[in-house]
Amino acid sequence: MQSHDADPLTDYIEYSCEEMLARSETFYAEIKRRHSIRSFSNRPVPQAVIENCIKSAATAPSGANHQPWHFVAVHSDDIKKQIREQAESHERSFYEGRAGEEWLDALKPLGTDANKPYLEEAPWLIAIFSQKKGGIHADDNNTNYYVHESVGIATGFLINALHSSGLVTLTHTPKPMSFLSKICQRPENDRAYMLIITGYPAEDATVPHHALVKKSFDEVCTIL
Ligand code: IYR
Repeated sequence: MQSHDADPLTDYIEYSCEEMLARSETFYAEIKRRHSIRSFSNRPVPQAVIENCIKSAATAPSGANHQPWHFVAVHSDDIKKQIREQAESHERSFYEGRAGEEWLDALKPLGTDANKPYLEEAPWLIAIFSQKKGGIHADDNNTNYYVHESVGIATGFLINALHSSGLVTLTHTPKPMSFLSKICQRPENDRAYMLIITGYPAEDATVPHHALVKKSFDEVCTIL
């Protein structure tokens, strides 16, 4: 390996094989309980919880460790209202034809439509932005690498952290999403990647049957 500054690995924890098996089973049982939810309670969630989850997301691996992401956590009613108005207007044109028949057919079992009341009802919306330019320091302006992959991994960490904290989430990707950059006052370099809605589920929250159908292990994994 080329010479470079490095510290000894001091925070790694090794578990016995039994414990490793038990932990992997526990993790699977926990993550299996994650569902995308479209009906949220307006009960407040402490900002510190959201901040910890975003801190967790920001530990994700990224191309050259450039951390090409920015998270905007929205709890302002006024900003949520603006996001809802814009998102619903784009979604209306999507559902009224832009999506095309095949896409709309694929969405039927989820029961979604252009109405997104949860964008105002949920206590927090987290807008995730990806950055084509940047670097390890906030004011760098170098090329970022594997931006989509990096931000995707960070988003997965975020969803996992929110779920582990006891919150439910919905990933939302209105198309186009550029309105989010404006509403969230992000610079040119930041491109809206995804919106995560999070909070407590509404008491009558449901999970579509369609979403519970998971491929078998053999379909998703080959052991060589
Ligand atoms: N963005 C739209 C449509 C939508 C698209 C997919 I692919 C989904 O898995 C779910 C919804 C909406 O949020 O309704």
